Amino acid sequence: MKLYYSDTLNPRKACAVARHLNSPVEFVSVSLPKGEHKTPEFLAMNPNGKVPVLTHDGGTIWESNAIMGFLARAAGSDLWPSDDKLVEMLRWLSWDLQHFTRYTGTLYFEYVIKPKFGIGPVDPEEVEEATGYVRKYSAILNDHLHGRKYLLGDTLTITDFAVGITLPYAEQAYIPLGEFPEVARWHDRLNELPAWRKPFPA
Ligand SMILES: N[C@@H](CCC(=O)N[C@@H](CS)C(=O)NCC(=O)O)C(=O)O
Repeated sequence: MKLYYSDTLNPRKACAVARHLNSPVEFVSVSLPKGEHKTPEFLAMNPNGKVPVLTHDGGTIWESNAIMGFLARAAGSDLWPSDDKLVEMLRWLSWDLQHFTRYTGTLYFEYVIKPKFGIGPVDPEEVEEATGYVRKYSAILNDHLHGRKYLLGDTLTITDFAVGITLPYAEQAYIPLGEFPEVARWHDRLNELPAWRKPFPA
């Protein structure tokens, strides 16, 4: 299997899970500034022109959540939850894309990606709007995490890797993690995983 990635948010999910599971993948670095994700060869794998992409014997998968799920199932790992938790996983993954990481991701884009790729100054209006929503949705996440080790209960799943993915950048992206102690505690727990802290190949 080959995992095409760059050192950015969505590939981070797939790389962290691959590393955590010790999946038999070859990591292939894709340079976004050089436009390597827009070549005809890359677009043939992912017509969206985005990373991550996983190729395997049976085909090609794009979308980071799907790649995490594929790797977890291929490994027979608990990271893919038991059947009775699948709806709960779907709920949090949907919520995350539309609400939580949608807005923490805006802060990540403004404060991390813009300076990293030299694509303009921080937009204060975007930041103000996103920060309001981040507080709103972080409060919901904080309540849910009361009395729970991980998002779906006692077992770490790909749901944690998805919903938590902006938090390693909390300080740099001005995500107000300190205001939400249960979220911070949960993230401390994720930080105990070497693959969470260091998902990308050297
Ligand atoms: N929903 C996709 C998003 C992928 C995505 O936006 N990847 C970014 C890097 S984090 C990318 O490839 N950006 C390059 C571009 O859009 O030109 C996923 O979760 O895999």
